[in-house]
Amino acid sequence: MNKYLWSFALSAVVLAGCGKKEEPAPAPAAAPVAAAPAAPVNTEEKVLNIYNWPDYIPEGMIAAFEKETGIKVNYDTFETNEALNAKLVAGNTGYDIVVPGTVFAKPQIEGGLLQPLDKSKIPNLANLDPAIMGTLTKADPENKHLVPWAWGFTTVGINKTKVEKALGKTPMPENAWDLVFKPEYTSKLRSCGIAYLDSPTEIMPVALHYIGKDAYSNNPADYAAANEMLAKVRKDVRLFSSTMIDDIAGGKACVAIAWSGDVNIAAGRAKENKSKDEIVALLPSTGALIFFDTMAIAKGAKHPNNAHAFIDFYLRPENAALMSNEMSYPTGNKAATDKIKPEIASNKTIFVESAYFAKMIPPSSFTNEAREAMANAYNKFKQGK
Ligand code: SPD
Repeated sequence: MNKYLWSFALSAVVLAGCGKKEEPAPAPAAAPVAAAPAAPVNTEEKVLNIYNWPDYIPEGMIAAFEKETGIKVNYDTFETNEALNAKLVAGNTGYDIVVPGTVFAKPQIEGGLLQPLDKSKIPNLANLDPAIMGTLTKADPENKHLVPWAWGFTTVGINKTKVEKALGKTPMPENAWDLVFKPEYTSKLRSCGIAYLDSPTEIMPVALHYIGKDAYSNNPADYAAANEMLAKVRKDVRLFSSTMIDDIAGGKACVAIAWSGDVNIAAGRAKENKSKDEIVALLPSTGALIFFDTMAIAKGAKHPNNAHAFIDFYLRPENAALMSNEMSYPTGNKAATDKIKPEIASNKTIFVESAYFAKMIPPSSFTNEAREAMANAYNKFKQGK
């Protein structure tokens, strides 16, 4: 029933009640009247501690929340899922809201490191896209702990101008992953700078995907195979970066394994700096790796009510839309769709077309054994052993 029919039906019930003639009820004998239940009062100190990725929140959002609620937000950042995970495992993080990727959130939920949400305090959950919430059930089976912050994909970002110059007569490869994994290309691009994200769980899955293995393999032997491929290009990699936006926009790297939104942010910064170079996030022909980053409340959080208030604030359509409009990442908030600027909505490296989406590799998670094999393989590669 649409909202007009609902309101029509409700009015009919009320009107019918009004028309009924009844004898006035006798006044009740003086009896104790139970007080109407008072709205729950938030007695928490007015503080909220958030731990999120860098360059991942629209400017002014924290200030707007503080102004509206009087809650003071302490906002810290981490650069890798591994760093956040180490804090959560150690315990007593002091953080209320954390933003893990689903690959890590699954074991964090299983290990009791994240607490279930009180959905009655988050009415704006209704704004979320059921399709995205369905996807999150892989990590959070009943959607009890995680709320989407943003999603995107790990891909190849390039300074097209510099890459074309460094490649000379060699044409761009059909599969963009060749630019960072194939010696024929990396040997030419090393002069303008190749950068990799600095984390085993960012690099090893894309390396596995490139050599035709399951990106989320739990077979330690696959990591040895990925290492064999990576060893051939190690000498050409200039940077293991935690500051990818600056490194691409500032010219330290002309090609990078990076996150889609960050490459788009770098493109915007380069333009602001009046650079003539064109920076683009590529869509590799074999697919890129999707990620979902999620808000969750850490076990032992001291300010859970404030955390719920912030989650609900973020889920307002106008706030979620800012995340796409300003940070170039989709949010999973369906009610925000009509608030996305046309130039963002039509950018196919932010909102990919369904044909490409179908090619992308969805996130999964790893066993502890695979995580160890992956970390060993990555460290060996990084150290050039
Ligand atoms: N600017 C920071 C964007 C954070 C992206 N998180 C990506 C996690 C991928 N596994």
